[in-house]
Amino acid sequence: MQSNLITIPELYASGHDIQKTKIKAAELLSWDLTPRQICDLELLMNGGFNPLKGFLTEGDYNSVVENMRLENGKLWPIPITLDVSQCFADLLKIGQNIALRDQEGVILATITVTDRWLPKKKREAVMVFGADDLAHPAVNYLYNQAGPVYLGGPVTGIQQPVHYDFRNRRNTPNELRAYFRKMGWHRIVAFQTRNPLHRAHQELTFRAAKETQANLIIHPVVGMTKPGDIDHFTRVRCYEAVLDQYPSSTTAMSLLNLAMRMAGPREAVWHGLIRANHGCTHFIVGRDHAGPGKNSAGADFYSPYEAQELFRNFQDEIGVEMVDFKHMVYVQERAQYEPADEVEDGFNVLDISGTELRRRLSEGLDIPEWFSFPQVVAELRKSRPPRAKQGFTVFFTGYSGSGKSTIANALMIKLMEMGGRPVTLLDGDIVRKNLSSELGFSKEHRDLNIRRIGYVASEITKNGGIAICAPIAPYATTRRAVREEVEAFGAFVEVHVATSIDECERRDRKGLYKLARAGSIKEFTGISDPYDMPVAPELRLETEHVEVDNCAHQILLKLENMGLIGA
Ligand code: PPS
Repeated sequence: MQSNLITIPELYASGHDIQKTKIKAAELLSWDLTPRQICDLELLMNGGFNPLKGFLTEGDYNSVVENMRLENGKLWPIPITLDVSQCFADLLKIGQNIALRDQEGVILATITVTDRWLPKKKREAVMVFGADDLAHPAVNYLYNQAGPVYLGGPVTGIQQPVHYDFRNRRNTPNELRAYFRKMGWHRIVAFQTRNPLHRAHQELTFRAAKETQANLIIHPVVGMTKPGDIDHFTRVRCYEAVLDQYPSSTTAMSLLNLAMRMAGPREAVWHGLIRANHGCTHFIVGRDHAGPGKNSAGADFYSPYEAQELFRNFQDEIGVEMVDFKHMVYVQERAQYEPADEVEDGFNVLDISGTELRRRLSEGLDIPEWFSFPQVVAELRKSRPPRAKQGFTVFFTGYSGSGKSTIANALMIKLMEMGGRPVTLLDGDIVRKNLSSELGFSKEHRDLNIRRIGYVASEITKNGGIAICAPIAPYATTRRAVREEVEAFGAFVEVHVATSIDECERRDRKGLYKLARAGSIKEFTGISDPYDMPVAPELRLETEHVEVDNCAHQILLKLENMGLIGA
């Protein structure tokens, strides 16, 4: 049998052992996996990350970071690590087994911890992601979400993570291999995507299959993609609509529960290895494959063809052949799609970029039929209504006494007067009374407080409401985390109430500055505690000699300008 069709090793305990492992695991110290770790664990256990046998050991990690290889020399470009908190790591002894649980507490696997170490995160950022820059989503994750300690060791699988959605569309590598065997498919080209498919994608994948004389597997990522991407529920409904456009029995679709890192060239090689494990023989790699967008200086993280070059260099080791992703454009005179570099001069070529598509969706403008399929556009319009109908968050930040609450109140009233969406005010003092009464003002407590506000605001935004938040929120990284959480569902409008500390102290409405100066209130923002000035808020308000009404009006103008409220 062809090697891409035979069964590959999985890490699950075998039938008889599974019950014993499960019973023993219940007594072990356990770690609650993060969403990203759950995705990684699923692909470790089902062989998607073959030849890995567990989370990387320190030696393998160093070797992967430095050389894209495991210590035994096998190609592996992305560190698959189990990051944990310091206090959890302190509870452990090397050699100990721990249970790995999902977020509901279900035990998915055990790991025998052979290694525990403090990674050099800067080195990981530079070597793996190419830059020590928080604008890269995986670098931001590394510093601001991943725990400080890494654990490594072999994993024994007990059960795969439970998915309630699109079950018939999810396949393990061995299930896909069995499917290809059953269908008699020997050459299979995989298409990886984290975006909805439009006509150009359908054309290019169809051509790729024809050119390579292979069957096509649309293999979209439904684990974790780039923050701000269209949710996978919407995307899968779109993919299902596009699937009908291919000749029947030539094309299949399967969902991949991968947590992407957006690591460009290294990620392309990783995607190739994963597809090889899933029985594919060819893989489509495009311009800027798994690109993370712009860095903090506004430039691209990777050059457009870096991913293709790296993939080509390792093609033999990966075990799948690369197929160039052709940039397809619509040739108006011929009413069909063609590769951009094959269109002769003089023809009228049409294209709509991702940014333009988002603009049209958010403004409720026409999306032509030559660009996408009507069912796809209808699905997208359902999940991305025009901006003036979406929820959003206005997030005030500034010193105590800067005027945040007063302006936030005025804004709330004006928005309620306009009507259309429910408005909720999460004022600093109110939140501390109702949600965070046990918290003080240490960095840790302030962060927790702001994250709670962020969580509530993101839920309100998701459900189409307006959240107005008015805490001090002194730390830039925490504000950024809240921004990301909210932006998954709607706009985040940061308003810096830029009243100077001198003016706040002069006003001293609550008499707190006096107490802070006297030392009776500790950790007081601006006096004995830091405040990171917002660098690029959507709006900066000067309040000295400006009426509250005028400040609120400036915000309304900004919201109107952003298309969030009607003119
Ligand atoms: S934070 O940092 O965002 O969690 O702060 P926040 O929840 O907005 O709470 C700020 C209000 O608490 C009062 N207060 C203090 N502020 C700053 N530092 C210290 N140590 C402190 N102790 C009490 C103060 O009244 C703040 O309210 P505002 O509305 O900002 O004046």
